[in-house]
Amino acid sequence: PPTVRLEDYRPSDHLIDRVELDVRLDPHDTRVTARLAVRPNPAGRPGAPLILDGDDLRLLALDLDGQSLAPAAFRVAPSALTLPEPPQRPFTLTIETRLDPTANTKLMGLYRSNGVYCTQCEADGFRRITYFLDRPDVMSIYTTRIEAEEAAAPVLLGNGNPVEAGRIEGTGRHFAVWHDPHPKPAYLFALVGGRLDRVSSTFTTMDGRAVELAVYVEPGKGDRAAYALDAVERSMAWDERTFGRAYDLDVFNVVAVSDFNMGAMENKGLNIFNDKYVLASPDTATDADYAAIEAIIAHEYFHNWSGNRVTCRDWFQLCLKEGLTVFRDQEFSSDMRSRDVHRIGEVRTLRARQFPEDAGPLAHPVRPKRYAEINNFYTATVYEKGAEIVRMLRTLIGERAFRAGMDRYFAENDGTAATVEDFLRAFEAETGRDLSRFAEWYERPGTPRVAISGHYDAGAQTYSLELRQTRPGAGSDAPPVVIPIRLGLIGQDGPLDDARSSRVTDGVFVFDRWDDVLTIENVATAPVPSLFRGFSAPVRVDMAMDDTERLTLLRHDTDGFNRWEAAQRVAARLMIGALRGEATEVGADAFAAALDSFLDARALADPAFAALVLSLPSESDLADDIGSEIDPDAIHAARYDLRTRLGTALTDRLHALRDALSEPAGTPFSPDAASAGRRALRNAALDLIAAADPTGGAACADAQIHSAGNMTDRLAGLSTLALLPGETREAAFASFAERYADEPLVLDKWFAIQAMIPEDGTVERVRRLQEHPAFAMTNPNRVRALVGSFALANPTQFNRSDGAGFTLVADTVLALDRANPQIAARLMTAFGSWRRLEPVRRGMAESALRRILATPGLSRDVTDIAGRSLG
Ligand code: HT7
Ligand code: ZN
Repeated sequence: PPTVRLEDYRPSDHLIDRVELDVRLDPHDTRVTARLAVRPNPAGRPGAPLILDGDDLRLLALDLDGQSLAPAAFRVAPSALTLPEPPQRPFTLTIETRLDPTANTKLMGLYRSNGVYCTQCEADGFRRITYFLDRPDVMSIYTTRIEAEEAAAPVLLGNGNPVEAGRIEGTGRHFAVWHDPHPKPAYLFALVGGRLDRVSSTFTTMDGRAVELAVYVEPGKGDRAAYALDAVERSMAWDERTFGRAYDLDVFNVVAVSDFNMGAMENKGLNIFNDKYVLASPDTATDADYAAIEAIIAHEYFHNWSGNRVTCRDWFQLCLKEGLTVFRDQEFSSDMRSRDVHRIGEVRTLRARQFPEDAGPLAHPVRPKRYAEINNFYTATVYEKGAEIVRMLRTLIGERAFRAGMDRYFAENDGTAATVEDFLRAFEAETGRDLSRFAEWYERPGTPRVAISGHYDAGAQTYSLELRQTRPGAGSDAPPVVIPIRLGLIGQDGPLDDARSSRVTDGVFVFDRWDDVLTIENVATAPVPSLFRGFSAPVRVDMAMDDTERLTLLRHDTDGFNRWEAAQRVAARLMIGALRGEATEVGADAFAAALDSFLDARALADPAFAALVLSLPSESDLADDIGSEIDPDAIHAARYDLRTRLGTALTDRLHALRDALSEPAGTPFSPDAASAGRRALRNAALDLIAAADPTGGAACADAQIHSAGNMTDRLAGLSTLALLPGETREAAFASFAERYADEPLVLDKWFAIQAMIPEDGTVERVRRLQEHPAFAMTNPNRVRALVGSFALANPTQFNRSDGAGFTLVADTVLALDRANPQIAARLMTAFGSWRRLEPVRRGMAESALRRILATPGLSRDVTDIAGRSLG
């Protein structure tokens, strides 16, 4: 496929100032009339042809300034409409196209989800609605008239504010007109038409304007929208408080649909959501679901400023809106919940998804330099590493300057399509600092590594850290990056607060060379260093440190992230040592004893944090640590063994905790962080109890499934039971499916749990489940739940040494590709770490990839991922 390059960017030759759309909705024969106010761009090439993008479009009519165009004056194809010699003055182009929303299985452009008309235009879906300059630096003011059969679509929503609505007498049809006063790129366009229930409230902005908020959901599900609506209100208040950003329209609408390619979309004034991230009730949603709803509602809302008011010049700048908005939603969730617990969750996600991506064939810079298919660049690197860069910037310049820089960025770039340079320039102007070296974080792929060793000089009372950075995967010409290291020193009894260094400001040392030595003075006793507090930079750290020192950090560090990290490192060393047959300094029993005293001292004071300490590094964390020649079965066995040992050693403590944390019968469910934390610790304890005593654990899990008053506990019981083969498990699966037969989002959990069973029979089970009446290849949530969970969260079975797991996923990718290439390409990313496997599995994975790539008629999306995976 043709490659788009950042270095080839040039402004559009034409601009479109205003768009008037008239959309007459029909299941198979929707008519779209677009009146475009076009003019030559003074920054473009004079006399250039006008080439409007299209994708799978059928043109019905075309005129210019009210005159029908002669056939010789234009060329038309499904993928473009060209005027070779357009007027050299402003003119109006009127284009009529015809669409079949029901046949649109790609879920890009205008489609129907469960009978509801909706749109998805990012990144390049608007060109599936009408011919347009479908690029983010072409910003227009939109007026949209939507018309539909009233009985089929009583609700008609567009961007901006409602202007007019009415019936078309005698036709059974009605219409609504919406006007959005803010210029926007086409990717933020949206409309919705359907039968939907509405839940609403009013928000008064800090400047005193009343905004009508509404969440629209499938009929009968209004009672599940309250949490999402509340999250909208909290997001609006938080963005005013934290960044001084107020909402800017009279209405803010959120619509939940069941067929959606990603989580949600920030269309101006009309956010459209995957219903998984809106609908919640205690009986259907887990604590994790509630937290995800809160985070994604906030994320899309925050885009109103970081993405919509200030948008991206081109798709290479995607991190400008996505990395910044992830940072903003992470800060919001941290303020709503426990900051340490949230930070640990962020880092777990980064390490599970971004680190492997950055170490594999799909690695790319946070700001990519080229792409064949932009939809494949909505990645953990752009989003999560992009957010880490913003966080490092705040660490480097401090909170006050960061806030001032953000204000300046919004003020100077409001209403424009900006670049990463524009973003950094605002902070340079605010602080007087040169951020050109910091900008390197955007430029090259790969996770930097920092090797550190510490030396204590008792005579001089100094402690020095020798640091060295390397940049695997970044290329031999890569310069060192600017790494903020937040640090402190810990003694045997607690923090060494008198230690100091002139090179450490507000607890942060800036490491920006290949090698450096940091000397800290006034260190009274041999310390244990607490480095990268709060995970202050997205790097891998090789610190020469004994496990007993790490256990000192678990006990005494004031930094929550590093306390957790210390326990994780010790656990990882135990498991990796075991699978390599190496002895470790701290054995499983000593580790269990340390955990026991940690739980004794802190578990009931902070159950959410304790649950994280009890959760061992995942199998993919361990694979990432090991790095090459990976045998997922050996990793699974080592992890299983440590769970069993810890469960055995801690049995009494775990049972006591479960008792202490159990809620009296009839306690009403609350999704708040404290309640969720108690449930998390009870369920982490259950996991270890079951590992130590499968029979007792199965009984305990089964009892919990039956007695649970909420989905979190019921699902935790089922997940525990899923690891324990036998009739109890199969009976539990059957009754769960029966109970939730009419709840697609809950059935997704049921599909996912079964797909993650680490047993030989799982490939067959997944193939059987693909035939289940509730499974549908046309629904992305179902595909992700069943095949996505198998491919991305079942390392032993996806990577089976006979290749059966790879075959299953490859078959699904090929079966899906024509209908929905975006989802097919996402599934394929599961192959991203294939080169790190041991040789037999590596060979099997390569054959599956080659089979996919050799298939005729493959989409650009899948060709791109398969090609880069093999390349
Ligand atoms: N900005 C959105 C990204 C997106 C998307 C959303 C739904 C379907 C297809 C999509 N392609 C890209 C979502 C976000 O990050 O906020
Ligand atoms: Zn986003």
